[in-house]
Amino acid sequence: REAAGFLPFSTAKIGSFFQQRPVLKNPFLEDALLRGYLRRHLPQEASLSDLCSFGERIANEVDVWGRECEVTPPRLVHFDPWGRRVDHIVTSSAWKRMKDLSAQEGLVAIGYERSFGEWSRVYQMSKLYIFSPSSGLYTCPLAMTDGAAKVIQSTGVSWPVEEAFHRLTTRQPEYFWTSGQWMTERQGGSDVASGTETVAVPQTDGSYKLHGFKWFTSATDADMTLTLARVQDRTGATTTGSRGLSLFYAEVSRDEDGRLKGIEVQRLKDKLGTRQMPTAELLLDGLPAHRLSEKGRGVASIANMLTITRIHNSISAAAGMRRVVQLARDYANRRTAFGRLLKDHPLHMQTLARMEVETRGAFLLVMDVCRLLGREESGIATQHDAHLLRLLTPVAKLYTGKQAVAVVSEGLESFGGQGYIEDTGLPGLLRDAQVLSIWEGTTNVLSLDVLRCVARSSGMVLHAYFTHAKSLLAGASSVSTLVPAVKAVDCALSELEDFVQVAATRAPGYLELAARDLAYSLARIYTGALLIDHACWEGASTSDTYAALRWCERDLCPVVTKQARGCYDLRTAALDAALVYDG
Ligand code: UCC
Ligand code: FAD
Repeated sequence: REAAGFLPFSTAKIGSFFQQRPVLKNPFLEDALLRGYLRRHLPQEASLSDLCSFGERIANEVDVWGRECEVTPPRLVHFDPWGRRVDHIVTSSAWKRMKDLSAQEGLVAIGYERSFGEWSRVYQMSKLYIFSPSSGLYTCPLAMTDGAAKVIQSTGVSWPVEEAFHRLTTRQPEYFWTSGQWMTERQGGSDVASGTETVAVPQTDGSYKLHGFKWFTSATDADMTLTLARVQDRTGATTTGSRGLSLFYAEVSRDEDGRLKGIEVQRLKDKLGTRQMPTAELLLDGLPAHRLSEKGRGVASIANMLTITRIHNSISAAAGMRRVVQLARDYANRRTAFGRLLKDHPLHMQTLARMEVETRGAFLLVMDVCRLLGREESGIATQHDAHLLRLLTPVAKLYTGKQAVAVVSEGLESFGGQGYIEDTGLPGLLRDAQVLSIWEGTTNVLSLDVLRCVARSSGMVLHAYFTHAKSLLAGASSVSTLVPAVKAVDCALSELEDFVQVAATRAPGYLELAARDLAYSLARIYTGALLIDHACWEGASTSDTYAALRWCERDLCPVVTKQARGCYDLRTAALDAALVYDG
């Protein structure tokens, strides 16, 4: 055409070529591992058809709302036009639609209806998994809502929280409530025991008024919250540390003038990501509240919430990875470079395959935690299951949180420059992944939590871990294709067992330095065993086998590798500090 005098830009200022965008298809149908996992464990037609139609709705309707939440972030209106303090958090209509949708789809309710017995949590989390990247971060309030319902269920569904429980777990949108989780204060989010200044002043009717400052409160448009405070005695004194903390329930309500009762919203946080959702600083100035825990048992009582929210966090991490892989593989079918579609460049496929392996590992790890939670809630968990659930919850949260950042970042690169362009919606995936390793306990804090739970169980937690990981390998003994993977996991398990024995004889500082690598080792080995186990299932595909082999090629036990290099010696700690502060 150029020879005939027709130049590409001669008639149109914007040129003639337009790249096709990646298309989100039904995220349930697009996910071979999710469907395989459910076929294996939860083959009931009702759950599969529900997931399929929800997936259709996500692709055709909900994903656009999620985007609307991102581009219409919440804002805070302090005063009404006549100067009265109102502290209204104005959210988008899409955010409100997400709330209704969440109730209708039973995104919290399913966990409490338990229609699928011990597999109800797996079913609920599967829905959240396909929903999460399209949810405009509505999965955040849902996580806290689920966590609050769990705490109420464990402390007793009776006055004053009976109605709240029913509202948190309903499918009726007009009745549905969400909950906040206000733990973090200015002095500390990790070290809650030292950081909490909020005091609870007893009232004559047995209730309390809370006075304090909550530094991070997400989805602050919630209807209620669970929070921590120190009960004042008659002299106004409080107990310091963890043993001074109690758990409180408070409703977020307004007086007849439209003012929040006992709360001032100081400001909304200006955040890297999670912009769809309000995160506020709150002054509690006489917030009416009820104590839910025994005095001084606040942390132990809110731990049930932490278990649930950390599992949701892991689901969101796996879901973020899955979404970027789904979009990247679609794009590779549409984008041409160097005369070939991206999918025909082996190096590009290798990159996506590595992301896929990470995603599969994350998915199986977190689903296994959901399986254990389901067993516990159905009353069929053994002591062994309970130990595993306690150990694997922080392990899954800390490991998948980090994986999500790496995989989503790689995923953005697979779109080239477009991955960096705001209105493609892709950068938001990375921003929202970054928070997953920070809130609900940072990587280090959770690594230390792993150490503590191991120490407190006198070895029972690790015993459950080793026993179960080995049992997952049992079915693979006759599958020749999996031999290298099984050998790698077997060997890593032995190394880890040796490490644990040796480390127990060292000074306490030794294990502290090893904590993160130990948690990573626990995650990698167990995930390897899960991938092998899944690949042995009769319905598994050759890709399932391949994924297991690829996963197990990595250093499964970094704690032993680094131990051999002297990384945890106290001398190394001093050298680390000197290096950081060099100059
Ligand atoms: O970030 C937040 C919300 C973000 C928005 C929601 C996102 C949800 C996902 C959405 C996806 C899109 S809320 C703030 C979250 N904050 C944290 O996670 C705090 C991180 N710090 C820790 O986890 C620390 O380890 C602390 C606060 C738990 C440490 O406190 P203590 O008091 O020093 O801890 P202790 O002494 O270890 O534990 C006190 C008691 C013990 O029980 P007893 O007294 O019976 O021996 C522990 O066994 O609490 C028990 N406990 C636990 N039990 C402590 N942690 C746990 C646990 N994880 N599970 C069971
Ligand atoms: P710090 O505790 O000061 O930690 C700083 C660094 O030190 C971290 O890297 C940590 O890993 C490291 N560190 C701390 N202690 C140790 C140790 N012993 N050994 C080794 N390393 C250590 N909180 C709520 O309660 N409710 C909410 O709704 C909520 N929403 C949030 C929303 C967003 C977007 C964000 C970013 C945070 C939110 N948080 C919320 C707060 C969050 O839970 C805390 O920020 C988090 O727990 C970390 O606490 P911190 O900020 O005090 O960090």
